[in-house]
Amino acid sequence: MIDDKKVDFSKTTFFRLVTKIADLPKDSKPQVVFAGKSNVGKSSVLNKLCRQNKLAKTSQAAGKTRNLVFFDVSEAFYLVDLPGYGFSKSSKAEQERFSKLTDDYLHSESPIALILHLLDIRHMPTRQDLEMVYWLEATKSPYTILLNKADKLSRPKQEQMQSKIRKFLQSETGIVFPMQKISAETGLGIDSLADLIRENVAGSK
Ligand SMILES: Nc1nc2c(ncn2[C@@H]2O[C@H](COP(=O)(O)OP(=O)(O)OP(=O)(O)O)[C@@H](O)[C@H]2O)c(=O)[nH]1
Ligand SMILES: [Mg+2]
Repeated sequence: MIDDKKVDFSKTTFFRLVTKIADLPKDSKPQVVFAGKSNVGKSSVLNKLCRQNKLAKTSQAAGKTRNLVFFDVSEAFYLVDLPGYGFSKSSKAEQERFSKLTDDYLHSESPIALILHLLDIRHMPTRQDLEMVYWLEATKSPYTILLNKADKLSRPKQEQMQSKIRKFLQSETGIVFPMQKISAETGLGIDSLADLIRENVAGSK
């Protein structure tokens, strides 16, 4: 059992780059996955959460994270930074390799405690986002949508977009998903994200 009060995100270290399924950790520590379109801010949110700017590599150009990157939090569980989908500049073969790796990972026996699916709060979900929603939901792991880059909108606009996105996903899927606004830039919602992760990793063992 993980004592969630003792989990210190600032004690996160790089653990392993996984380029093939055989490299996945074989231990039973819970895994918390960051998924989402390229450039939505997965690596930036992970860094903000861990209060370390350079832990996960980020970039203004889409397609920075190319493999599954595992980080170890207080030797209690893993954070997993996934490559983004929808990145058109990489070759077709490369795109297929990333998505096969992600697909195989999410269907592996890995103890996934929580999937965090990032969307950009400024935009309605794309067709690809929606496919990912269906697909991630089908894994039956606990699943939350994070609306990132909230700092780019005024408070009223944030509320408006959150409501529009919630209604759109509900009308498409029939499901009301848990959803939180966050910003890797200002830290909005990052403390409650840390609590959500603590609860899920504590509950998963
Ligand atoms: N204003 C603002 N910019 C952000 C936020 N989160 C990320 N960014 C910026 O968005 C860009 C992409 O961020 P990354 O964290 O590299 O995105 P990613 O989802 O990991 O991208 P891939 O690795 O390509 O899949 C960078 O220029 C970040 O500084 C945010 O909350 N607000
Ligand atoms: Mg990244």
